[in-house]
Amino acid sequence: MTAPVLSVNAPRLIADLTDLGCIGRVEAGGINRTSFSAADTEARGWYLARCAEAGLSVRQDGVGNLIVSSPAVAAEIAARPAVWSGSHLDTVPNGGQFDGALGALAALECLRRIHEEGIELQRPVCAIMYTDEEGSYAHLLGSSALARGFSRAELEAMVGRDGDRFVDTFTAAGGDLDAAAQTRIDPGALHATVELHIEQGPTLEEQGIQIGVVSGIVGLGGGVVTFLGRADHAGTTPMSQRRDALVAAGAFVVALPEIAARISDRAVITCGMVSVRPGSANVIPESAQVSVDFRHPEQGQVEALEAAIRDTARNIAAQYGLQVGIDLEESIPPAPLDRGVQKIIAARAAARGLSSVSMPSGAGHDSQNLAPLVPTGMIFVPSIEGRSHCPEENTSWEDVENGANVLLDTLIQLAGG
Ligand code: HGY
Ligand code: MN
Ligand code: MN
Repeated sequence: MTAPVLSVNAPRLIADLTDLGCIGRVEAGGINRTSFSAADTEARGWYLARCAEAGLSVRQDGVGNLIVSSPAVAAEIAARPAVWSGSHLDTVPNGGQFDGALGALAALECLRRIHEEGIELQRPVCAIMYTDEEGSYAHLLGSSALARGFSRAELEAMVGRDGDRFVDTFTAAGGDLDAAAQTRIDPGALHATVELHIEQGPTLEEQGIQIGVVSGIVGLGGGVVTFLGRADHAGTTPMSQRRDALVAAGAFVVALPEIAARISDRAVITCGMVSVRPGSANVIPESAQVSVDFRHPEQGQVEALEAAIRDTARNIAAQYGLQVGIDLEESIPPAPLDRGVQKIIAARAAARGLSSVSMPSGAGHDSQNLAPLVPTGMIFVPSIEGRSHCPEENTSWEDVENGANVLLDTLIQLAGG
């Protein structure tokens, strides 16, 4: 087994993660860097400054994904399939410091080390930063655009978590809708992709293992269900004569865990957002909109979850004498990851004396959009107490360094070094 030829500059990577962790930090203790927010824009500017400082070239595609490479190889990328690595800088509302940030900045650090040492590789290595991974507008937006593309009509229909239209936000940020609709990756331009990420669950910590070699990524579905009733006076309308949209939405939300349990013990369903109109304590709710996020490692079961959610919403609406609108996004299929890349990751971990285990991902990642097109792998490092998507999200600096070094070794091997 070949010994590692290079290591990351851990103090520099830790300083980067710490600096980025200050952008969007809120009083509640977490980080609000939802995509296209002022904090997300600041983070992108900060990232671009790090690329410039390192003398790297950056290309921005039509949806704002950033593709970073050494200037020496930038011109050759079209001719030589590249090895990509990266993740995202955006966060969920009041999220943590490591989700996405680790993979984006570790990839940049690996590229910096390869560039500054002048390591000659058969294939270019690129660091990637994907737009809107956390789905302020669409889950895994940047990689979905690359992998399957969005029509203009789909982009025009996208409404954000805060009720704003994607087109308005995107064009205000300088985006060009036609370019966004034309964004696609040429799979022939890629040799492989690898993403480093925190586990976001408890397995590695509980088992005392340093590196997770991801075997596959869960399938994702989601969208919104809107119950439509009638606004009336809260004091004068008898209980028997109400058409209360929120009461029906409440019954629907209570039914979600039952649906998951009925389908499979590996199914999960979450409602994380509720919006009630007109929104007054003394008005019976006319409309109640709830989000749904459902996941399963098998596509057939993702489809079964979607069908059960639709049936339940319709049945509850009928039971309460209401109308219902069901608006679900196209699901993102589960993605088995490349066995060859998994083997390389496990071997590179072993070469550094690190323990590793094969494990699935219950979180969604941009890698699952790339996986059907190009050999793709993911590396996990432990999350302290398994916490994620919350301010308490944390990973030790030792695990950050280990994961980044395994990523570097894996990239060098994939790039033919
Ligand atoms: O929601 C997810 O699984 C991911 O963090 N975007
Ligand atoms: Mn996340
Ligand atoms: Mn993530």
